[in-house]
Amino acid sequence: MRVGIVGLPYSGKSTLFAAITGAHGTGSDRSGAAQVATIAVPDERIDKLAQLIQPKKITYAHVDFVDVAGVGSEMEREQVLSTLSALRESDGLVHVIRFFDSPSAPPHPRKTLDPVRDVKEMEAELIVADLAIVESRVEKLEKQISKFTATLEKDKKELLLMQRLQKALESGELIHTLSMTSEESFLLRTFQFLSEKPMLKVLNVHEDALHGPETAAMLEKLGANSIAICARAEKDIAELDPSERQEFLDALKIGEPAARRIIRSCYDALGLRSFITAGEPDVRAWTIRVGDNALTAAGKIHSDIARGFIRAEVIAYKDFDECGGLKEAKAQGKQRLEGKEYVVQDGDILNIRFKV
Ligand SMILES: Nc1nc2c(ncn2[C@@H]2O[C@H](COP(=O)(O)OP(=O)(O)OP(=O)(O)O)[C@@H](O)[C@H]2O)c(=O)[nH]1
Ligand SMILES: [Mg+2]
Repeated sequence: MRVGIVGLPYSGKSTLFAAITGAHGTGSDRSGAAQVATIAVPDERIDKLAQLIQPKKITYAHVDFVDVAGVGSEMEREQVLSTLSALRESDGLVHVIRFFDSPSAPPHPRKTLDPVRDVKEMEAELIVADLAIVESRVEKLEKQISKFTATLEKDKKELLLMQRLQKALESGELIHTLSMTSEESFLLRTFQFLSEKPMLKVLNVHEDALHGPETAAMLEKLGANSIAICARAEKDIAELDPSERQEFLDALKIGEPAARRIIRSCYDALGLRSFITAGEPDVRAWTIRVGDNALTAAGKIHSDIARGFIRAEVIAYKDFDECGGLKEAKAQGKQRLEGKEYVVQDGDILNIRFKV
């Protein structure tokens, strides 16, 4: 999974990036180049299984985070478009919104703190970037269709879809709010529209405001898929020796470090889930989408396993945990045999029986 970090200048993107990835960034990177870091998704289920099984190898799920320079309406279009283009390959976006004031940081580019305004501005940037692609596609398709008398049905269909997107974007709607058939979503995949990506809104607040009423009220206003963090405190804590971290997290009443919260929230916002394979060679987490069935899960492991799929042996992580082991769970009848159509649940421990 790949997650792009967007936001206005000086909202705290690079600070959050450093907090999540442990990259000791210098803070603001104004060079315009994107920074990318891959992190293993912390997963205590994997830790527990590994402790018990002592496998040769432990593999966590991975997420790439991409940090780019801030964009805003005062900037040249070309610069905005080229900055945002580094995010096109992301599966989702994290939008960092500034809600802290600090004499030691450069001022907010709009002078005042107004997250709702900032969200609108950022969304407008994404919309403009997508509109540029849609417009040129519409133009191209119209030309193509007028040239040939026997027009391809496919092109006509695409033109209709693109015109629908154009209208929606022009009236300020994000693509991900539109309802699409699976055929339409498939058609759009190659365009990598930014406003089609699921978005997590991260309100970056002062450490004293983390649990305050203003923050709660603002999160309410921003609606679903929004969380509050203090990027700078998180970055400072991430730089500490692991043995010292808990004390500081407790002092700030941060239940869980930003990396975990952000990843978990991204998984939710993106509709992602994990299943686990647990054997002596390897204890491993795999990423799937909500609703994926056992056959799709098998295909993640290997195409041969999907092709030769017979049955999936499934133990829910909770049952494993309650019984205190895989053998114990089996002995207590907690292992189920499921077919190809079984919808895999988060934390399912799978063993696929297959024949090739
Ligand atoms: N007090 C406070 N300062 C912060 C926080 N997060 C970031 N800052 C400061 O705000 C300034 C900008 O932070 P960056 O992380 O560089 O912001 P950015 O969004 O990456 O900025 P650009 O890449 O230039 O668009 C730096 O001086 C940070 O130290 C925070 O949570 N609290
Ligand atoms: Mg930055």
